[in-house]
Amino acid sequence: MERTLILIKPDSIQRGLIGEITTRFERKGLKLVGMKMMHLNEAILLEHYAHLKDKPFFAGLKKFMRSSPVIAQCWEGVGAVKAVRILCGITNAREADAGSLRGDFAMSPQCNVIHASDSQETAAKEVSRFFKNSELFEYEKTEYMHVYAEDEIQ
Ligand code: IDP
Ligand code: MG
Repeated sequence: MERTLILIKPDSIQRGLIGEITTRFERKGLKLVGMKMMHLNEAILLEHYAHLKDKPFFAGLKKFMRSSPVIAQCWEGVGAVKAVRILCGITNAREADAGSLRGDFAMSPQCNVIHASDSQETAAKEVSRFFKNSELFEYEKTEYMHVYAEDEIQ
C-alpha cells in the first residue's frame, strides 16, 4: 500500500498544532506507520529542498526549518500521497482552500504548517530520507473494514 511523508514544521510545533494535524490524518482513515521528532541539519535540508536551492527565499526557508525540531510522520493508505496533499492544501497558505490544513491554520507561503510528499516517486525517496526501515511499522488496522471496500485493499 502507498506510503507518504509529512513533516510537522516548526511553526506548528510552536503553535501547538501537533495533535490537530495528526488527528486530521487519523480521522481521514490513514494509518500511521512511523513517527519521530528530529532536528533537521543543513545536509538533509539541502537534499530535501534541492529543487528550491536557487530561489531567493531558500536561506530563509532553511533557517525556518531549523528554528525548532520537526515531527516526521509516515502515513499509509490507498492513494495516500494524493489524499494527504489534498488535506494539506496549496503552498501559499493564505490562498489555500478552507478545510485544508494550510487553509485552516496558516497565512504564509513559508510558514505553512506541514510538508507533504508531492508524488509517489518523491514519497518513496522522502520516506527513506527520514526513516530507517526499522522505524517503519507493519500492523493490522482493525478499522480498515469500515474505511475501504474489500476489493480496494486486496
Ligand atoms: P510544497 O510544500 O507545497 O510542496 P514547494 O514548492 O515544494 O511547496 O516548497 C517547499 C516549501 O518551501 C514550502 O512548503 C514553503 O515552506 C517554502 N516556500 C515555497 N515557496 C515559497 C515562497 O514563495 N516564499 C517563501 N517560502 C516558500
Ligand atoms: Mg514540495
